[in-house]
This record gives sequence, structure tokens and C-alpha cells, in this order.
Amino acid sequence: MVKKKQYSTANQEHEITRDYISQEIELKWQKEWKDKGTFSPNLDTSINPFYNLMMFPYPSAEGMHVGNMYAFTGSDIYGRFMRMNGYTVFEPIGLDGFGIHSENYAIKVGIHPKQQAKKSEYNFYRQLRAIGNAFDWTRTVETYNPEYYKWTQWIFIQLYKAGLAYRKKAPVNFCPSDKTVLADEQVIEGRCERCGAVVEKKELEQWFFSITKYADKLLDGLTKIDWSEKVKIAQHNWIGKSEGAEVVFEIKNLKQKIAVFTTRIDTIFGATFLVISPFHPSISSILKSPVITDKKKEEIKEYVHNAQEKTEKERNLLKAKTGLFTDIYAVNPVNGKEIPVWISDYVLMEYGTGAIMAVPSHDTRDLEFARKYNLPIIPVIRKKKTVIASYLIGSIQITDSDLTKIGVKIVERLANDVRKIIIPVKAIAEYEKLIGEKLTSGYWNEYIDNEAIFLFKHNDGHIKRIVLTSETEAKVRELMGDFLKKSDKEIQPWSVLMSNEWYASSFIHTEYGFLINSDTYNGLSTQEAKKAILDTLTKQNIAKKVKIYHLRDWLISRQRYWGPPIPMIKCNQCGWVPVAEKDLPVLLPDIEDWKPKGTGESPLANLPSFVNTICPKCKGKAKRETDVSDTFLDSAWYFFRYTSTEEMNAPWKSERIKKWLPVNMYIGGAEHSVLHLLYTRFLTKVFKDLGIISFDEPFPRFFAHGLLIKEGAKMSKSKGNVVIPDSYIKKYGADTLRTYLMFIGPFNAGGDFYDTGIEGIYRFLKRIWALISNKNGSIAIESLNEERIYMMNKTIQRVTEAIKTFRYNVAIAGVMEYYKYLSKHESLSDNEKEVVLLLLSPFSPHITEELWSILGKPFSIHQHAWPEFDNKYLQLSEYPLVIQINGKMRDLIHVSKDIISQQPNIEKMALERGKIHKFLAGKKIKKVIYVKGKIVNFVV
Ligand code: ANZ
Ligand code: ZN
Repeated sequence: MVKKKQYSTANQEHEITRDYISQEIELKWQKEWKDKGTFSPNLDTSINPFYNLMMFPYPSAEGMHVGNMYAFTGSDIYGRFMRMNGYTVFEPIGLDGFGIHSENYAIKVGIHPKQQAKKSEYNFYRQLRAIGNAFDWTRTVETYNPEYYKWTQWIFIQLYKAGLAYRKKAPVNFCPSDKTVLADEQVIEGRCERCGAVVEKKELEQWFFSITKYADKLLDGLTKIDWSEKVKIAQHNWIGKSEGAEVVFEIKNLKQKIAVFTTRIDTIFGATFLVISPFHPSISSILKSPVITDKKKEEIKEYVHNAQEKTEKERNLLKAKTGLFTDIYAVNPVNGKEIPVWISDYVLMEYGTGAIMAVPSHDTRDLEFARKYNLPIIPVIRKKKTVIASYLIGSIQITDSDLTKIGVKIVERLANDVRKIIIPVKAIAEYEKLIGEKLTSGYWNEYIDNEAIFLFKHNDGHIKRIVLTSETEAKVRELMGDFLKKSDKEIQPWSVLMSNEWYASSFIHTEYGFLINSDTYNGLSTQEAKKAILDTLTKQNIAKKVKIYHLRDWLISRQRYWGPPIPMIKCNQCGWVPVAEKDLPVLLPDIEDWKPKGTGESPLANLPSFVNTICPKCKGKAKRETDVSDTFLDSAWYFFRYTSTEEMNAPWKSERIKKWLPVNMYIGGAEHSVLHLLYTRFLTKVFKDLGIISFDEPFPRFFAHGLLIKEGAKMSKSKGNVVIPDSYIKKYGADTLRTYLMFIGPFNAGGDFYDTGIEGIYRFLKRIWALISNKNGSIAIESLNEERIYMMNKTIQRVTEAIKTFRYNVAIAGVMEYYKYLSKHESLSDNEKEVVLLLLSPFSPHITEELWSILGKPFSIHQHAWPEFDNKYLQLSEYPLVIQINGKMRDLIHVSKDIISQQPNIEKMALERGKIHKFLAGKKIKKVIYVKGKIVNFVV
């Protein structure tokens, strides 16, 4: 509470009779800003344009919670800062109210989406007005207004005409609860992003945008935009460019070949089986093949059927891979070996060719599969740094010292005659000699260098030494069979070795290295081998270089009601024809029965008056497309429209776009890293290629704000801890809430919302009110001493740098400290008051505007220039220096700026002080800690 008192200042006389009542001044100034058009720049004539954009909100009908407000406020502060730094700032607002999100809410509350949208819009805009952002309220955009979606439809047609929109039948993600298809991006771990239901696969005819044609451009563009690495990496991975080769395998007994996609053609000698997806086209030929038994065919059909039933989610959950041998064999083109062909759903039909060559030695998924089904494992890549290893068995007569004497290292002893060992290269000859002498007869020993060397010791004591190669493999197998008294058929020498974890630990890996077990390619590095093998196979027409992407084309159609009807007409004579542009928009009809049908068709399909039309080309009878477009299309171009909301004959005015775009600062949530941000980039690139704009990245700077939590937990409706700003605004005012939110932490880090923190900020603003409105303002700037000038400049510097880097919390702390400093003085200069208000104005726009006017300064503080600091005042000629002993303050001296960098001098000065001298008498100084210009601490 402020005492009522009358006083005079040098420039004016005024009476402070009021307390700080936020409710009064906030409404007053919001009206004033609106009436005067303070934040509605003339988009044609203004200079130094700065487009400050907050990510398009899609408010829920319950309205905005403080987490949303956090984001909006942070964006607003940046805009205000830029305005005060000489820019004409355009900060528009609108909402994305079309789409499943809004429609589902309408279903829940049982209100027609159109009516519900009006309600939500009203509530959302009311809340937004109350937070006092510098929005240009004359240019709002709502996606469900025909004036807007007319152009969304127009954009669809432009893409269609450019060959970038097409229809295809595709297995699509279908949400049984939302009764619609979903884009891949909208499926999170097999569940619908919106409602969490387990997503099914369905075959439907759908519209797609060819975003994959832009994959390379979307990747390249990432290198030239100023976004956080995290978001760029997310896009990079989502696009997922993969360079590799397609290799064709002949199939025995089948007149068909199977092409696989691999990024590791260097491992082809280690391909011990082939795996095809259950949806692979060759399955139908297998099912027709006379060489396959009927029983096997039934098994295959059943496996395929189960795979169709299985959702992606279930597949992810089922850690263990399942598979089925088809009874057919493929021929490895590099060595002619016959390898079995399996079916498994770990191979996706949508990626590559839907078939892989499995290399269990160097691919973890293949390894898991091979282990489960007992398929051979042949290592073909040796790591660069490696050891010669052996697993010594049957060596009861070989002592540890026999081994260590020749330099062999014993890694582990598992039993008396079983040891894991490492053999140095120079000891190999002696080691073989030792084996020859002392290995128990009837055992063999092998050690693996770049190849596997077998030493078979027959019962009669003689040693047979064999290096395992493709030529000797049969012999090794036979001997192994003899020694193990097993039929040799089951024995795969390399697989036997790899089932031993001591060998596996150095031979089964996913690293690069050099080739082994690969005939003439042995010794080549992975890189060299990739090239050499690809070259050879390309010449034989067996392989070709390819690059593929994880990115899928953008599935655009939705079998729902609440969206812009896709502006296409199907004519029996002419096929698909776009609606004539003069006939746009295709209005979304008002219908009673708007709820999703789950039939694979939109509710619009039940409306003959909508469906039946005439063909724009031949004027014959035709039918309209009844699907609506994905809401992500609505939000992919809104920022173009903001600049030209009054334009009725085009999506935007070219001159405006030239002046205002690309967006200078885009702020939004990192959760949109791949969806929205990829689609906007794609459309912008398309517009550029169509020649309608001249830039190809919409957001050269994007800043991802942090997320707000509530007392340790994520704010969510289900937890019931969602904080609605309205009551806080009512109680403390928007200024307090804004400033509190920004004070919680750095803007990119988010923070935790506590009621107690708000109280603190409220007290702070009340003190500012008292300080500025009540303190004598009579002293002149010239009479400020050096320290006060220094503090003023230092504070301006600190706050300015902090806002530039979105450390709003640091900026507010700077103002707080300055307040503390000023409040110690009897009277303030006009300049000091001005600086406090200007620095605080982006955070607390209303109270600062009010105090600004109380000081008699011209409207508006928000159009005033940002205060500048002068480097020459950023140094004091003398600094107060605290002297501590063991961290406790004992004295204070003032030292000249010329010596603050000279620690020995500082120490000397401190030690000469009588007090310090006395304290230290008879004590030994162990350490001196010096904090430049602030503290010297003697540790004794
Ligand atoms: C042999 C190989 C050996 C592979 C090796 C990897 C390591 P990225 O990098 O993600 O593109 N693959 C190919 N098509 C597949 C499909 N439809 N479903 C599942 N896996 C598929 O991955 C490319 C690798 O993933 C390919 O290279 C293939 O396995 C597998 F040591 O081929 B590779
Ligand atoms: Zn026609």
C-alpha cells in the first residue's frame, strides 16, 4: 500500500492517490492500444518490418491454460523488444479450429462443430486479449472460415496441377475410435496421436501429397536455417535418407527374382538367409508354386493372415521376432551359395523393397532372428583393432605357466581345462607347437585371427591343421562331425564358433572394419568393399546404387466432416478433375448427421446434393470427392494469409509477402519438430517452385520454448492439474502472471508453476509502483554519482543481452536487482525511473504504461526506443571489495579499477588493513581465493 502524499518534482506536479490496481489499468490500456492501433502496423508502408510469429494455436474448447500462455508471452516479449529496437513488428494471431481435435470435442459435448467452434473462438480470444499481448487484432485468421479455406482448397489444386497430389490405394493407418485414417506422423508407437486407440491397417483409396519428391530439398534446407540442433536432427531422422544398393537374388524353383535393399553390401558374403515381408508380392508366386507342399502353403497363408491382424503396436511389444521358412532357396550372387528364404514381419513392406539379405553377424535384428531359428552366422567384418582369440578346451595338460611363458594372456578360466585366451601375433608358432605337444587327443583347438585356424588332434596324436575357407569348409565340417560324433550335416563351422560367446564378442558387431570370409575382397575396408562389390555387381546387372527415405508421402484425405472438402470431382469420362477456381470455395455443407461413419467414407458421402455435380471439363454428370483435407494442411500456410486477410481474390498480396516474409522469428513447441514444421517447409518450397514466392524456407529462425509443469508433474487434463490463467489474472493481473511465468527459468527450459512464486512477483510489481510513482524525481542526471551511472548502464546491458538470448528470467532478475539498488536512495532521477520502466515494459506492459503516463511521458512506452548503454560507463573507477577470512566478511575496501586484475597487489592491500592483520596474526594462510573486483578470501 502506498501512502497518499503530495510532492513535487522538477518537471511536473502530480498527486499520487492511487494504489496499484491491476484490473483497472489493464483493461484501460488494452482498450487504448486497440483504439489507437498501437500494435496494428500499416503493412504496406511501414519500415524495418519484423514478422514475429507464434506457432498457430489449436485451442481446446476449454480454452488456454498457463502452459499456452507461457509460450505466447515469451513470443510477445521478443516482439516488444524488437519494436523498441526500431522495428515495425507484426505479431498476428488466429486459430486452427478445423480438424479431428475440434470435431472430437464436439462429439464429446454433443454440439455441432460449427457452433462449438464459435464458442471456442470467443473464449480463446477473450483469454488472449486479457494477457495483453501486442497482437494485431485486425488480422485474425480462423481456418474454418470459408474466406480462408477457399485458399486451402486452391493450394490443393495448385499441387494437383503440379503433379504433386495423387490418389492411390494404400494400406493406411486407421483409427477405429476416430474412424478415420491417420498419417504416419499421427501414429505414436502404434497408437492414435489424438485418442490413444490402437491403430489398424486398412486398404483405402487416398489422396497423397508427394512430399518425398522434396526429401532432398528438405534435407539440404536444414543446413541454412538457424534452428536448434535437436529440432534439425529430428527432421533429419524423420526424412531418414539412406544410401545403399538394391541387389537381386535368384530364387530357385521359382521364375522370380527378389531384390533386397541393403546399406551394407560389403557384408554380402555373410548373408546367410533372405527375409521377405508378409506383404511381399512374391508370396503369391510362392503360393502358386508346385514345388511347395500344400501344408507349407497353409502355414504361409496363416502367417500372412496373422501379420495382417497384428497392429504395429503389438509388433513393437512382441520383442521376440517370429518367422516362417518358405521352403524355397535364394542364390547368393557373390558365391552361389543357396540360402533359405524366410517370411517375417520384422521386414516392413513400406521400406526399401520389402525384402532383405540377412547378415546375422553384423545386424542385430538378423542376429536375434538367426539365434531363434538356428540359422548360420558367418562373420565377414573384422574390427580394425582386434586380438587373436582362442577358447582352449581339452587342455588339462597345459598349465597356465606353459601359456604365459610364451606370452599368451589368460582372460578367464572356466574349468580346469577350459580357458579363454588371447594369443599375441609373435607367439603363434610357439602356441601351435604347444597344442601339438600337450592338447588331449581327440580334441581340436581353433584360434581366430583374420581367419579361423583349426588344429585337430586325432586319437593317434597327430595334428591336422586346416585354415577354414570355402574350399576347406566341407573338410572341417566332416572332422568336426567325427570329433563330436554327430552327423556333419548339422554343423556349420562358423556358426559353431559364433555360438561361443568368447568368439562372438569380437566377431559379432555392427562396426566398420575390414573384410574376412569374403573371397577376393578379403582385407578391403568396409568403404572400399562397398564400392568394389557394388561396381562388380552393377556390371553384372545384379545390383544398382539407390537412395531411399523413411519419409512417406503426405496422406491428405480424412473421412471426416470438420475440414475443407477436397476440391476434386470424379467424372466417368474425364477422370479426376479439379473444381474450377471460380467455383471455390467448395463450401462445407451444414448437415445434421456430421458424425464419423467408420465406413471408410466421410459423412458428406450421404448428401446427394453435395455429391452430385457436373464435370467442370465436359459438363457431364460427375461426383464430388467427399473426403476433407488433413488439418495439418490448414496450418501449413496460415502465416502467408495473416499478411493479407482483406485480400479476396488471391491467397495473399505478393507485395506484402515480399515485404514481410520469411518470418523473422518463429516461436513454438518442439513437439512440432516433424509434423507442422516439415509440412510448412514443404509447402513453402512448392510455392517457390511454382513461382509464387521467392524464398524457400518459411522460418529462417525458429526457437523452441520449454514446457511448463505444475509442482513437478506435467500439466494434463487427466491429472487435473491444469492451471487456467483467468483467476490469476483476476487476482493479480496479467502483468504479474506474465512476469512470473517468464521468471521461472530460461525460456527454452520451461519450469515449474508455483502459486507462491506469483505472490513474490506481485509484491515486486507493487514495489515498483511505489518506487516510481512516489519517490521524489527531482534530481538531475548530471548529479548522479559514478556508481549510479554505472549501475544504470550495467543493468541495461545485462537485461538487453538476456532478452536477446531468451534468458528472460535473467533479464527480470536484472531489473529486480536494480530496483533494490535504487530503493536505497532518497530520490531518483528521471532517467533512472525511465530505465526501470523501459526494461520492465516487455514483461509487464500495463503497469509500465500506466507509470509512464503518470510520469507525464508521451504514449506509448511500447513505442519508445529501448535504452542504450554506453561501454565507457561499464567500468567503475573504484570497486568495493569484500575481504573475507575463511569465507566470512571481515572488512571492505575500495580498490581502483587499474589494479583489480593484479591479485598480488590486492592481497597486499588487504593484508595491510589493521583488522585483517589482527585476525591473521599467528595463522598460516593456506590459500587465497580472489573473485575479480568483488571478493578476496583468505583460507587459513
Ligand atoms: C544387410 C545388412 C548388413 C544391413 C548389416 C544392415 C547391417 P537404414 O539404415 O535404416 O536404411 N532393411 C532394408 N529394408 C528393410 C525393411 N523393409 N524392413 C526392415 N529392415 C530393412 O537400414 C537399412 C538396413 O535395414 C538394410 O541394410 C537392411 O539390412 C535393413 F551388417 O542389409 B541391411
Ligand atoms: Zn468430364
